[in-house]
Amino acid sequence: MTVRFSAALSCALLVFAGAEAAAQPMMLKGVSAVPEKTLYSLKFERFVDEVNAKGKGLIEIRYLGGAPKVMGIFEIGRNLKEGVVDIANLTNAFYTNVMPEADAWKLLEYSFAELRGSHKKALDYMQAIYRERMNSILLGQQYESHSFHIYLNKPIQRADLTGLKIRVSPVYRAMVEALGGTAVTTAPADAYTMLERGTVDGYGWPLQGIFDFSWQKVTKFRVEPPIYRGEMSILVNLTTWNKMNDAQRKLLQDAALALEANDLDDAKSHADERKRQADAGIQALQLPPDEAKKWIEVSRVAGWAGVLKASPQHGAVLKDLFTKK
Ligand code: 173
Repeated sequence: MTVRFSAALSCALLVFAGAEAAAQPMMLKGVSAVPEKTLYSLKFERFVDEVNAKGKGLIEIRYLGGAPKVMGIFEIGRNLKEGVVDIANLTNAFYTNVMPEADAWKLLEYSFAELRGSHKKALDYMQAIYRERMNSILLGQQYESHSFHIYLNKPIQRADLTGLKIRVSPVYRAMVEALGGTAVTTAPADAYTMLERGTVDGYGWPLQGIFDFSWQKVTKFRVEPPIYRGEMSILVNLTTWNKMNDAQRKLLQDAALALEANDLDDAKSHADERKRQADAGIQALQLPPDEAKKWIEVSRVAGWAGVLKASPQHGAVLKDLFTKK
């Protein structure tokens, strides 16, 4: 009798505990580096929807939106570190102020799939830096087939930016300066007015995404070839991560891995984007072969010099881990 009673009671308690858990999922505050519904937020927004649909009662990402509406783009890294936000869709350029080594992502010569598999030591090394500098972990990375361009309003024929002022994020600073240009670092939101007023002669941005900011209206040329490697990473505050249970962590990790697995579907979108820009009047400025080679080589050499200067010890290890022999 007693046994049966206590079994019934504990059963009721379990149901009650379950109901309580269902009523109070763990709440994560999420932000994106770029405005809501623009290209580089889309995959993260899909991820948020998936986590929230599958995570009912377990976890909920409250998506606050993107920079600059919710916070300045260069503040997201620090806010993530301090736990003001729990999860962020962010690219390296915008948090080098907290983690200078993140700049090395643009120089990675391996695929992210390789970093998940045979070349895991490179990801492990970066994860240790995320913990140390950002109190964060890198949950997943996307858009790695997206590379960068310099867009100009004055034509060039050679790998030379002498006399030109270029609006940059930290991604392009070293290469612009190495090619003789003047680099002005600003948030993306400031670029339109600077271009319209002619305070800058150009800017750096990935191949895709310029229509999100209407920059096609103030852009004449896109320099070819592309340089570097793009990425958007989903980063999670480590203190928050450590508070989660296994089921919560698994849900987030699985959703991020699924996102990575579907990341390389956009080769056609690059061709479509070149056509869209041409239709909008942006002329592709193809550098001649020797100059194109120099453009890429200077970017690479200046890029690594920048990483090494900002972080000599980690930089040297990263250069070794990120470069194919
Ligand atoms: O500043 C940038 O151009 C940049 O680093 C970036 C990377 C990915 C998406 C959008 C911008």
